[in-house]
Amino acid sequence: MGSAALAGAGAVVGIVTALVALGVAQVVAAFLGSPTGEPIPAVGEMSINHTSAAVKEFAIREFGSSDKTVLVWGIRAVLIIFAIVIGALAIRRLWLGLAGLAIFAAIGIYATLSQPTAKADDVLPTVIGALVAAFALRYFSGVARALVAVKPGQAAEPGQPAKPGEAAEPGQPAKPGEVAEPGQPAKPGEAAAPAGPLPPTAAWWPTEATKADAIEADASQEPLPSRRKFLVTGAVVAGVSLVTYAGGSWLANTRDVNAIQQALKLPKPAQPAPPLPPGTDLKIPGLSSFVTPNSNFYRVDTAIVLPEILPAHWQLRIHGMVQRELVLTFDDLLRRPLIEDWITLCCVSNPVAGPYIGNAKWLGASLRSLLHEAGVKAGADQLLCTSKDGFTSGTPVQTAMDGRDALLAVAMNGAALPVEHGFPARLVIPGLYGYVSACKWVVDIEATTYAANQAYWVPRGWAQQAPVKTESRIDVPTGVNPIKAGKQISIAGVAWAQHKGIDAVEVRIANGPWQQARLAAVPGIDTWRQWVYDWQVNVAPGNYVIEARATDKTGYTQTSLQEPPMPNGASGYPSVTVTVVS
Ligand SMILES: Nc1nc2c(c(=O)[nH]1)N[C@H]1C(S)=C(S)[C@@H](COP(=O)(O)O)O[C@H]1N2
Ligand SMILES: [Mo]
Repeated sequence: MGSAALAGAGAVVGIVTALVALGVAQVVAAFLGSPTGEPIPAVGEMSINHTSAAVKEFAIREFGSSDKTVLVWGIRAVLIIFAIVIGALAIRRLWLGLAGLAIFAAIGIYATLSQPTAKADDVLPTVIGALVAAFALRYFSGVARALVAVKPGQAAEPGQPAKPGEAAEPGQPAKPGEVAEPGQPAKPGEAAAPAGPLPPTAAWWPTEATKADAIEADASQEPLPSRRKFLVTGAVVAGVSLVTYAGGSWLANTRDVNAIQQALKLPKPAQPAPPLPPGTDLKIPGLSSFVTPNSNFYRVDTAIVLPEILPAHWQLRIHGMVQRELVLTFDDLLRRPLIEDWITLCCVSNPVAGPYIGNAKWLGASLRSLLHEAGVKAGADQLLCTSKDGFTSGTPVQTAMDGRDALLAVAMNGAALPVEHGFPARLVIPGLYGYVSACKWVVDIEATTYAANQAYWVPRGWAQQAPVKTESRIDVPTGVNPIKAGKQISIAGVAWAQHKGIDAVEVRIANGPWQQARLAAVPGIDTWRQWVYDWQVNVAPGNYVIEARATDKTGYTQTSLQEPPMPNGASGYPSVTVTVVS
């Protein structure tokens, strides 16, 4: 066998071994619920800690918020290269390969334990992974050694093929012809596959394989060539290990993110939200509550698989047309003075009377002060905000900096952001539709211009700029049940004009005169506002159309003009048709 065959076999043995190690380690880490115990991220953390500031800056500059992904892939690549060397070594001398594996395990263990959160059992994934991999290395290198017919400890020189008999066990001289060459099927009944007697280091398991081959050969009369069998077995083990690794990584990450999300200790706000004045909630059955619970909050995502970001892995880069580029870690973010505020978020694709709106108490850092630190240059009119999932939103610089509570939010209604609402950080800006303001899982903000860059929904036909339209919604009655004439009912709903505030809501019945509804209290101008009109149903039986319209504090009254959501938000009066019965 030439050195090419040895290198090829070494690559197979090494890669299979490495994948087995990673797959097993990942599954053990997932079952232990031990983020610290995952070897590759641990080595990543260690390399970050041993990297000079200059290299870190280079990585951030070149790779931005994907610098950690690049690092992890880099570690995987280095690992695979060394694994190939280990595989080639193991074919020559098993102990050399095992020693290489042990060095890798030692690096993994050292990296694991050097993390501040490490516990003793965090070494288990690496230790168990390396042990199982040692068996894989022993088995596959044994088979490969026989295939490339290298005498243990003796490398075949290029152009000096090992002679049959050289690969034989001392004391067990192989008869010429008994050593089946790869690709040269053993004759039925001849227990020659994969390659005659095997070196002692690999004897126990490959011997079984040899027997199995013989049985298979008897049964089928057509034995599988042993090289092919080696490659197929290797591919199957590698494939299973890869799937295990990917599955284990996903499982471990999901578990970690959920556990950390739930356990996250939120700092006290430097600027607490105003207390809710009495009477924000009219408590009318069927009327949306003033605060929307997180579990009921509408959701809009372009991502099919939601990003699950560990806070320790999150960072936000602010760059582009700025004086000083900023990179913010999650700890940096939590150390900033946090602002808490009530803000109603709504979606541009919400039809009139639609459900894609909710109100929450958000906690976050001031986007404005971050932008001040970065020093947005004159001429930049758009903040292109990018999510971990690739989604982008384009926010007007002017709106983000005009003093309203534009937040880089970490919490929603007193809890860390739910994963589906952008954990660990998202933007919330009162007065703009979500697609131009509320980037979830935000990792990158680039100061740029509207002329130079289009955010996700813009080439898909939606407006580049989209302030929220002053709107109202009728929650009750729903029109489903008939109403008894002579009774009094509540016509109630919500109205919104974020960052302008709602000044009035009027109701009209069957095109009659507009009547003033009673407004609920609100803590500020950034939320929706409940309203109610008490209707004395003194009308003849029949169908009646109820409509509503809101006026904001700038004096603008919601338009009757009916527009679809595309391109910049629906408009028109909300209406409900009720049936009055006697
Ligand atoms: N990463 C990401 N952020 C996003 C979106 C998205 O699809 N992906 N949708 C936007 C839209 S259209 C809206 S209306 C709000 C909705 O936020 P929510 O899902 O938390 O209610 O998020 C915005 N941020
Ligand atoms: Mo939206």
